[in-house]
Amino acid sequence: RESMIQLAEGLITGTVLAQFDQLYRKKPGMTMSCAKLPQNISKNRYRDISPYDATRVILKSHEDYINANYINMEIPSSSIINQYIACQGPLPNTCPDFWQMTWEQGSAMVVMLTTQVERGRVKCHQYWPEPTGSSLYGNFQIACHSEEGNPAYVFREMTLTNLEKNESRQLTQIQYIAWPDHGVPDDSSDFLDFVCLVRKKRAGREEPVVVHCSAGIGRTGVLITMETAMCLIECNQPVYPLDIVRTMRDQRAMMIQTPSQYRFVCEAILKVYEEGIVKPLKTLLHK
Ligand code: PTR
Ligand code: PTR
Repeated sequence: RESMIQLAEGLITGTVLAQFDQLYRKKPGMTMSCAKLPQNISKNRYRDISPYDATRVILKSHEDYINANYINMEIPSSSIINQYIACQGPLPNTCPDFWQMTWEQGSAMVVMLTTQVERGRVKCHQYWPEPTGSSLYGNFQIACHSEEGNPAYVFREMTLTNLEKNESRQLTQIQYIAWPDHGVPDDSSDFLDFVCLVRKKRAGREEPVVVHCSAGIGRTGVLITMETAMCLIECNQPVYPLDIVRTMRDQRAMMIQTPSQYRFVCEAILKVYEEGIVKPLKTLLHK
């Protein structure tokens, strides 16, 4: 509660945004050299967005590079560590890598926060088949069984088959569609519903949730911040959004791209707290 009062005051006085502006975008001392190797250049969607070497997801193959980082968010005084993989929107030539990563990391959920095209520019390649078809991406066959949703988001149920191992797994992709890059969601209630859905779907699973937008920093950072804040509120822990951003940026550079995205998420956190959208869970209080 103390931290929420601080946050509300900081939003009014402007200190919240000033502190965000002063925070480092990249953690000092972290290298990003793998992204710049000649054989990897074509695997990056944006020249200026690279993963740290230390936290990058390493593919289990000779060519082991993908523009993705592990992001682990620990919730103090609980045994919860929410694990994510933050990555860029796949390019045509990186779709097989994307599915290989998802398979190897055991992820059962992909959260997509961009549309394929925004204002006439391609933001993400469609890395799945139309329902109810199936497509091949390297050694992986993806079948899309269903697609349903509302104006804010779409659910797709897929089966991922590793053709080398002849094994299949189920996977859910949830795509938020009302959120342009460099911007904020059109509606915070839709966005909060969406984050609650991600939380429900994740419940009880340890594998990382794959989260991507176009660059994998701005919108991806907002989503992870929001889920982390909800989890902190449930565990009756203080919420310091700047600490969340710092923890994310220690694992992937530039997470949360603009001050307006930061303001949006701070306001959404207050809303969640004040309206009791997420409540402290009694069972966790004394752990
Ligand atoms: N990337 C530039 C910057 O951060 O200053 C500006 C920029 C803004 C670039 C928007 C692209 C933008 O959007 P789009 O790629 O959709 O035109
Ligand atoms: N160079 C691009 C730019 O600044 O426009 C990189 C970039 C693109 C950065 C999109 C962030 C972007 O948003 P998001 O991470 O939400 O896809």
